[in-house]
Amino acid sequence: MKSRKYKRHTKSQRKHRNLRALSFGLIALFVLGIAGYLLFAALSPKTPSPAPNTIDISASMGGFSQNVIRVRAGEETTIRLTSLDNQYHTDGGGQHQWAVDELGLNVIAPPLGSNFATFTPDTPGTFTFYCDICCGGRANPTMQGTLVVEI
Ligand SMILES: [Cu+2]
Repeated sequence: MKSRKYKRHTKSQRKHRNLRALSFGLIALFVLGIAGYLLFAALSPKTPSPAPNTIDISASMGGFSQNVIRVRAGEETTIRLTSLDNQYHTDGGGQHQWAVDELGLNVIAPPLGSNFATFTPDTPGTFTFYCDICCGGRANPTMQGTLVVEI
């Protein structure tokens, strides 16, 4: 009688242990899945192109990656700005801007991140784009460039 009770106890204990192993396995699988997903997301290119006609520009304390950008009038264009600076920059906190006053464009990229604006320029012309967040702002010659809208 005593041994039977003991036996039943171990059986339930074993069941408990199996359940615990199973839930541990599920949690481990879940965590691995998330880790895998994050790794994949980190290694795959940042944000897929928001539009087919995308121009990529990066900005750092050294300036813009391109000083002249050419677009076509009447053609939908996306400007994607990426900041190469992290949030520990005292000047601007790693943010950079790409603004064109005449066209009402103002893209602000977060530290080590991207942001974009899609627009269709309708009139040809030459405009100044600039960043007014860091390094003396738009007065700094390295923090500006020319947007050429061609026919
Ligand atoms: Cu800047």
